[in-house]
Amino acid sequence: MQDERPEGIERYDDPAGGWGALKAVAKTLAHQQVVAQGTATLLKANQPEGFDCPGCAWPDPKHTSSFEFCENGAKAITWESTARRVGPEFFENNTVDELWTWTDHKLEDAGRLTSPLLYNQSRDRYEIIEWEDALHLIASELNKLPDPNMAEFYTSGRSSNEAAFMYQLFVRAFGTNNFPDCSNMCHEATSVGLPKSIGVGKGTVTLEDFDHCDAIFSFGHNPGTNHPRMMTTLHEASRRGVPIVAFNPLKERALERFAAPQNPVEMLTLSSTPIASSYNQLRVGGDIAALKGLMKAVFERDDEDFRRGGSGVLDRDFIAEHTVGFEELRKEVEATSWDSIVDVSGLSIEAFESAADVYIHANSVIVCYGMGLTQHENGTANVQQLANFMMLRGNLGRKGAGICPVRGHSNVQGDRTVGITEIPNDALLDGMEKAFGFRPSGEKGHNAIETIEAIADGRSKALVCLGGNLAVAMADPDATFAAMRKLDLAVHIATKLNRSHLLVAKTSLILPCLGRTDLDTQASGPQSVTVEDSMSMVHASRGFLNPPGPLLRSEPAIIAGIAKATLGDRHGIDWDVLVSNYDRIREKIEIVFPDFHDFNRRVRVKGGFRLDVPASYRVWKTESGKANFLLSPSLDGDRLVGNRQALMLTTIRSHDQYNTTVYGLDDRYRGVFGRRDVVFMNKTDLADRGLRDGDLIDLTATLSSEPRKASKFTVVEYNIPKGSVAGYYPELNVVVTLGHYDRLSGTPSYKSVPVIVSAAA
Ligand SMILES: Nc1nc2c(c(=O)[nH]1)N[C@H]1C(S)=C(S)[C@@H](COP(=O)(O)OP(=O)(O)OC[C@H]3O[C@@H](n4cnc5c(=O)[nH]c(N)nc54)[C@H](O)[C@@H]3O)O[C@H]1N2
Ligand SMILES: Nc1nc2c(c(=O)[nH]1)N[C@H]1C(S)=C(S)[C@@H](COP(=O)(O)OP(=O)(O)OC[C@H]3O[C@@H](n4cnc5c(=O)[nH]c(N)nc54)[C@H](O)[C@@H]3O)O[C@H]1N2
Ligand SMILES: [Mo]
Repeated sequence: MQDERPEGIERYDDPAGGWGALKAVAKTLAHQQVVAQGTATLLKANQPEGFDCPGCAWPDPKHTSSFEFCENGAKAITWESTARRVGPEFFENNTVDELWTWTDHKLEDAGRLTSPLLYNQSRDRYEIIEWEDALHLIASELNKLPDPNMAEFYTSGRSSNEAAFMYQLFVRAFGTNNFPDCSNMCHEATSVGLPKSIGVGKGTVTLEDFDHCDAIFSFGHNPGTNHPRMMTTLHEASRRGVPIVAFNPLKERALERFAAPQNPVEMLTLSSTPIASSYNQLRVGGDIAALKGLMKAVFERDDEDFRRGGSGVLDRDFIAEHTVGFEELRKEVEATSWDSIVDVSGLSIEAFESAADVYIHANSVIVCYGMGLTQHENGTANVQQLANFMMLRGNLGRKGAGICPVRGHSNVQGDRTVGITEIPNDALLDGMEKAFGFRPSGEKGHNAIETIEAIADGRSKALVCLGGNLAVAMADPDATFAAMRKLDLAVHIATKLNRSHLLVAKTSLILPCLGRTDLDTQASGPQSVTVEDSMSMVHASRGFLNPPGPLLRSEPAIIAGIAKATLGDRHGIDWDVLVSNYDRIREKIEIVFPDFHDFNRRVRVKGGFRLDVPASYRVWKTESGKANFLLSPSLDGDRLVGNRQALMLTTIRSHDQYNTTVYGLDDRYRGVFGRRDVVFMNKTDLADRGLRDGDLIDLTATLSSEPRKASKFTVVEYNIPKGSVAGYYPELNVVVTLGHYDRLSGTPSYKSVPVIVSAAA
């Protein structure tokens, strides 16, 4: 490494958390001008009478705890409760063309949206429109379509259960199942993969299980940044002496060591707690190989134990009673050579042996994982191999053991539960018929990728977005942006302005909605909504801040407005009654999804209630009635074949962003300050290409049939395995090929993007 580092690149030697986190919060509060109201707001997060933090989906100790400090939760909350506004003057002063040149950060930083807006093409400006006119315009455009399947209805995972349920009701009554969802870009591999393995597409553990586990395995997630409240759990486990084994190409600081801001001793003595007991820096995309390596090492230990007269290290009773496919799996794993495992994963045999030892010496193991596992061409296979690994020792469906997919958006799991799905099953259709007296279509609709494809080739003409920033979140902006500009109708229900809103259609509208922190008052008075966390706990959330302006409406109210204007009294649904009191919506949810029985009473109990997860008590809702060991013949697909020059790029989040929302330009724990235009690369890979730390590079996608290049990024010499490179989402989405996704789940391969790296042209 050179003495002189590139501009803005520094060493970061401190633990994650600590005083740096407190300082960062003070800075955010000041910047958003919310100091007085803001601190009070923070204190209401995740409190029994307060709102659910929109920052992440990690559960709270029963939502009954005292204030739990969380830097990135604070950023999410202050970003929403900012004093800044984008009102009519803002749009008068800025054409869409001008706004397009703004950064993603600057667009959202301008403030909260305050009135409904309609795009005026001749003036290239968004202009104020009355609510009733907006709703009728949307209705007439939707009703003009020759086929309801020509409209797409996107959901981002911020929306409450009540909003999502109303949305699916409207869309199904309108006549389509086109439900692209942020989940399609996120944990879809979990939703598709786990039901085949264990009969449910959700995690099996509760927060309490972490108090009883003897080891934690962590694959491809960065909790210090993305699920900061999870650090409390990991911190406690580590202090209890629980080994934590990490598999991640990058040494994420919070997984190495963490100073808990709620721990006075650590804060005052500037000490910290080590988190991972062993850290395995596998190659990007090397997880199937790593999981097979782990299983192979477990099988070898099993044989050894038999040779010594023992009874093996597997849970043979569990395997016999609860599973099918074990012999086939064992054969497949044993036939996989150590050479290929080591080659693809980049880890040594010793690393696998030592991790396997931790695994077999622990009675109860929990495995946590995030996007590092799901966002690959083989994302579903990754998740299923993980389930195989857990099943070897019966680490499912008992205290202290289980699988813990760490969800993304704070209610992405709930939105799915209450009906946002492009493939409705019979139970859903039956439930809808029972609750509303009509049977919706059962025809498969579009997921996110299929939506972009349909818009690109003109099969779909209208797009309604319940939150999010679909165009920027999606792969291949060159193709995606061009597609979006071909729409006849684009409607965005949003809190803040973003780039998707600037991709104007013939008719484009922005409808300003309340956020989680805002007081939501309807005819019957103030309302609570409900959300479901990563561990299937459903609880209430109530905002209390005065809304940013008198014209904002709640998401359920906006959806009801569009529905009423579009459908009239079709199917006899009384939209006004549903919105007047969200208890009425919950009563309907309960009819469609019996799991929510007694919803209105149970959600008023402190801490809420848990939805049924049969696998967590060893009931397997699979076709075989058992948990299935599933095969995955290949270790890494053939993505690099024919191009051995390519490196595997993974696109990740910085510490100062929330998905496409960029709060700031620092990535403190990785030592990056004031910039995002960097790519992390191994020393040898640099040397092989005649490059030096700080050089300008171009990255060229190898899988795209069109030329796709990310130009003029600064390369940073970094501790990352040879053959792997990393950089930030969404800046690098330009090299993520639209057609490169997991065929089983439709998840774009954001975390294994083959690229050629060369000196900038
Ligand atoms: N503050 C904040 N909180 C968030 C979000 C946010 O953007 N900001 N986003 C929310 C959402 S929607 C989501 S989905 C979650 C995302 O939370 P994470 O899943 O933590 O998200 P990522 O930053 O994409 O990175 C995942 C981790 O995977 C590692 N990784 C990359 N490639 C591989 C690989 O091939 N194998 C393995 N094993 N690891 C790999 C990366 O080094 C990184 O540590 O967080 C949610 N919470
Ligand atoms: N390369 C790459 N691409 C990725 C990923 C990756 O790791 N790498 N991750 C993927 C993942 S996991 C996800 S989940 C997607 C994220 O995709 P999205 O969920 O579509 O994106 P966000 O950036 O979370 O959306 C931000 C916008 O949501 C709106 N918003 C915020 N709060 C509310 C609210 O309460 N109500 C409403 N109606 N609107 C609100 C604001 O207008 C804001 O601009 O991106 C995916 N894209
Ligand atoms: Mo996500």
